[in-house]
Amino acid sequence: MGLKRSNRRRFLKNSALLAGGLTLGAVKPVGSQTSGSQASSGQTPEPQAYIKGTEELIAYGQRSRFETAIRHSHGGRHSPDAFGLVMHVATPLQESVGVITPSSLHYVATTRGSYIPDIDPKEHRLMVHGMVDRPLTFTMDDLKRLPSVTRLHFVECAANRPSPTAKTIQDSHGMTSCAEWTGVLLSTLLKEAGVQSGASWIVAEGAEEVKGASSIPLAKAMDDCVACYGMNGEAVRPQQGYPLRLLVPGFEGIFNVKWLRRIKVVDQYYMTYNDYGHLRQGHEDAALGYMIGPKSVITYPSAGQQLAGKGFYELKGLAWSGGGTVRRVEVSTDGGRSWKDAEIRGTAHRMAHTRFSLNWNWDGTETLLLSRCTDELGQIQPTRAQVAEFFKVPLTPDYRPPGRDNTIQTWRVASDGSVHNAYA
Ligand SMILES: Nc1nc2c(c(=O)[nH]1)N[C@H]1C(S)=C(S)[C@@H](COP(=O)(O)O)O[C@H]1N2
Ligand SMILES: [Mo]
Repeated sequence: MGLKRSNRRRFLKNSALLAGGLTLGAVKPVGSQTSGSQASSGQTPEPQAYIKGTEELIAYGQRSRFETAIRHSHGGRHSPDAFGLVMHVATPLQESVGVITPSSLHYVATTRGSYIPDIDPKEHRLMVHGMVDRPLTFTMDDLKRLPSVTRLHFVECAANRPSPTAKTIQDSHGMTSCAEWTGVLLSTLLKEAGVQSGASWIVAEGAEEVKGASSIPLAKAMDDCVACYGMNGEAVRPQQGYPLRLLVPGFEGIFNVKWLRRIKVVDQYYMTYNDYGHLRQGHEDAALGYMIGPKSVITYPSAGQQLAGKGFYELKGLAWSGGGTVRRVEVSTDGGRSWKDAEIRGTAHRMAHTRFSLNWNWDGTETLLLSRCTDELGQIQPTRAQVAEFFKVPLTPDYRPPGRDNTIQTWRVASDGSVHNAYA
């Protein structure tokens, strides 16, 4: 008993040290319940109003009106554009908790000018044809009869990268999101159709006017691609490809064909509308492949946020890689001079956002915060300087790494506690 108590005392002492003069929760002694206002006594006041149980609220839940994080258009491009078409809409990662992006906040990219198709799932078909023994068409009901998988995966657009003009993490990194996806492995469908020898690629096609097609290596298609009808416990949202979207885990976003209606098995890479101006296969891009490199970003504190003053903060961030599981995340709170291992929160899943954190006592002086991800292949997230050195080009302020830029993001914490994008 005595031992227990002294352990507890030591724990309390240690947590006070950790807090380093924590200014949070400095509570005045609570007076009598009836005297004075409850708020000034440190207690939660009685609610002033109650949310009425309207039909709407009961039928499909909404978040609290005090939660205001929303998506916004990305990269200075108005979304939807003047015709109501092309959309690049970014997730508010600064408000993210855990690893799942709520479906209503999942980023959206429709790249080639189409409205969101309004598809009746009863009419929808997935055709699997080309170099197969048995061409097949599946209704949504057919697909739901087949063995399913449920997996956490991120999707990330090639446009997602540190940028000198980004005011917030939503601007720089909001074109990635992570959801729980449910569907049928593409390998199940391809085996059912019987892939013929000599086949080496598939072309996956969407249902909208411009077809949003992509060529995908057959090896990847047979490995871990999923034809998904479920997202975060319900049907895939229209903006994400309702009623069926392809997930190509860890590959650049454009491969994840939405409104999936056709898989053609072929014996070579086919150019598609998506190649126009996008998948430049110069040697520099090709060197980086289709795979998203190891990546991480500190979500709190991040640019646009304000620290209350010196003292304890849990730094929080997200890490992910197309190369599998996040194995390690390091954080620097001194501009990259020294690095500490962050803690991985929960379980790291393959090709999924992974939450990390680090306890930090801010001494109130200006500093730079960085994070660096290592994946299960041993790939390490580089700095811009390292990428420039690799390609033997000078590191100028406007140097943009080619391909899917996975360089380290730096945030600057000013002495007044304001946090800024320090593109370096
Ligand atoms: N059919 C179709 N699929 C598509 C697109 C598209 O315009 N049409 N956009 C692609 C791009 S560029 C990206 S980054 C991802 C975005 O997926 P999301 O909108 O679900 O976030 O979908 C890809 N799949
Ligand atoms: Mo994209």
